[in-house]
Amino acid sequence: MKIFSADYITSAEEQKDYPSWGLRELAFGGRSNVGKSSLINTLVGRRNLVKTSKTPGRTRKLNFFLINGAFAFVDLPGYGFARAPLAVRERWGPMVETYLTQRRELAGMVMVVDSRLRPTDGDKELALFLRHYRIPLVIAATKADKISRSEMMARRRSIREELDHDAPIIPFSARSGQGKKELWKEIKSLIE
Ligand SMILES: Nc1nc2c(ncn2[C@@H]2O[C@H](COP(=O)(O)OP(=O)(O)OP(=O)(O)O)[C@@H](O)[C@H]2O)c(=O)[nH]1
Ligand SMILES: [Mg+2]
Repeated sequence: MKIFSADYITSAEEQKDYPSWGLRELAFGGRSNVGKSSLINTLVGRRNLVKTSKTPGRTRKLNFFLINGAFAFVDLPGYGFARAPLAVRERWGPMVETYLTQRRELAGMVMVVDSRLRPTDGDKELALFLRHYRIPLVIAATKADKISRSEMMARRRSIREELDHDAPIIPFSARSGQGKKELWKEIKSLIE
């Protein structure tokens, strides 16, 4: 995919603040600190389009990015960050659920999981939720640079089993760029 432009548009917590552009949107979700923002930066080939950090839980709103003036990426705040203030954790569920169930522009989701770890309860809940609402899904198993190919094969099987979802699972690394092409192919089929 050739990227001509990628711009941060706005952050929103409530529906009234979502952009009203009628463009197809792809949401990126996953647990806190898993590598969602890094994955988006790698996809669009911009080092700092989305802020990344070593401190988990920094993304607290829905962040909207316009890509090629044609479609949008929405970086969702991560879940499962126990040290986030209670008020923040309590707002997360309704904010993300409202977006996923009400947003007509939503074309699908890229769920980002850590290829080294077993899916968390939060990951399982999200997969179940997406299946229930029939939201098209692609799973990106990120930080693939940290494990061997054979480990990745085993991890993929366990992700499939534990999330109990038949979505494609793409090994990915923001560090090496592995999986970028494959993920774009899946994304294109969702937004076109
Ligand atoms: N080795 C390796 N590290 C990665 C990769 N992707 C992300 N990281 C690191 O993981 C940390 C978190 O990355 P982010 O992209 O900020 O994660 P996030 O999911 O957006 O985090 P929150 O917005 O806080 O929920 C950073 O220190 C990144 O450098 C990857 O593919 N490989
Ligand atoms: Mg982030």
